[in-house]
Amino acid sequence: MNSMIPEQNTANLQSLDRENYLHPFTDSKALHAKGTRVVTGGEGVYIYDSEGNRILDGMAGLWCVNIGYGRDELADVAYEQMKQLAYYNSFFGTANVPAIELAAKIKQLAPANIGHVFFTGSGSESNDTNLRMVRHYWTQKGQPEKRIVISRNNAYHGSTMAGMSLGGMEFMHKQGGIIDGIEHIMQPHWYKESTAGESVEDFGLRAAKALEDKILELGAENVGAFIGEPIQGAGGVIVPPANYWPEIQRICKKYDLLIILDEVITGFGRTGNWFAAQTFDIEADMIPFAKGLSSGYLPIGGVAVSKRVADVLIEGGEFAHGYTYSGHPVAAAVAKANIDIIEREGMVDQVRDETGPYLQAKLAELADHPLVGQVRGMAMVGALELVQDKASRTPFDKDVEIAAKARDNAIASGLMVRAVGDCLIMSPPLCITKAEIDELITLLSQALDKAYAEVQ
Ligand code: PXG
Repeated sequence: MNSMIPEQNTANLQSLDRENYLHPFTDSKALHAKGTRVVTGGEGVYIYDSEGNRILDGMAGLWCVNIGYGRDELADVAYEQMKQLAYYNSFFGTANVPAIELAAKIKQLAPANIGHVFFTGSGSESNDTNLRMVRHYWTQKGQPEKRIVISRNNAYHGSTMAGMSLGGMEFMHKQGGIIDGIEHIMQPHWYKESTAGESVEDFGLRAAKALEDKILELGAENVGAFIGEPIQGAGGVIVPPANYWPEIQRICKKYDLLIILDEVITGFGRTGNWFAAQTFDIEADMIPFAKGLSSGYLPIGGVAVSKRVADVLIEGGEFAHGYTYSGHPVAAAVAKANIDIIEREGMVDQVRDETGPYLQAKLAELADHPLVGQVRGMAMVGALELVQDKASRTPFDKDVEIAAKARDNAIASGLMVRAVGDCLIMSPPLCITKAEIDELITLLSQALDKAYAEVQ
């Protein structure tokens, strides 16, 4: 493993970066002042930077490197497929072997109501596809006015115009406005949004009822679908109350709404099943996925489409939608090999039965820390909500940037986690061992201690 590339001087790379490279989701001016961390290698659950630091990647890249870094097998598959057929389109009556095999494999792993798979290049593209599909579906059904999609505040569904609009991130909406026909309701975030003394169960029903209220306000004849992440990821790992999804499903059935279950983060094992639809027993009409499908080794995403919707699409003539890289043979071959590794190594079972519960138990111990107001998570995702006063759930002053402080401490000591508002969030590779989880928790706990000392 080449953990350091000595001839590539960090300062030179940072200077080139500063002069030429606009980064996604980045305050460029602040980054230019600080300099980019240049990541040069990865092995297992660790990444390496150009300064030779070894960092335990508690975020699996960006919620995606499920099988961990440095798997030669995927490189070999990509090499062979590129030599065999690097690219061909799937538009005009053609297909390629890896895409056909991958679609069949995904359908086999997906919930029983899934009929077909549509390929995209990313999670954002998958949600653009969903919006097009919802509207095409209802038009085919003779109800074109059923075009509104209801989402939740603080949802993340991507960064293209449709993804951003379907998402509920206000700071993103403010930078350009959202496209028409998308409405937002409250998020099922008990810790932040419950009223004094409101039980988790009562809150779960209230948060779901917001959907029914919105449908009635808009008229069910105008609403085509509801979209939600099973567990909100980028919003801060928000696990909804147990009664939330059953109630959402009841309401969607009652008013004939399609359910789009955004599994871009949760798909391919993260919640201890192949899909969170199985974990939460949700029957969805469209399941967008990306990230874990290829463990991030190559960009590929897609939408698993229910039989009910696929039948209409198949009967409805041409669906005038698709991407040059839909079903890209190299990406599809790598994704299939990634799934083979997850299966062969029993990673989903391991996450469900061993390492997932272990991570959650270890995180739960941090609830005693003076900074930790709430511990949230499931299987291989987790979050710590940091507060100034635990009893009253009073947050720190925004300027304190408590989670950013803790995150910076963590990174400096060799652990990569993300800060979202006042939360520290994590989503380690699914291959992480118990010993590596111990290391993660130790570094996390030290980072919290240090942040606590800083604000005393
Ligand atoms: N849906 C969900 C649920 C996601 O988490 C997307 C769609 C979009 O996927 P692409 O592949 O287009 O990025 C995502 C992506 C964060 C962060 O701040 C999370 C994502 C992307 C960027 C930042 O944690 N998730």
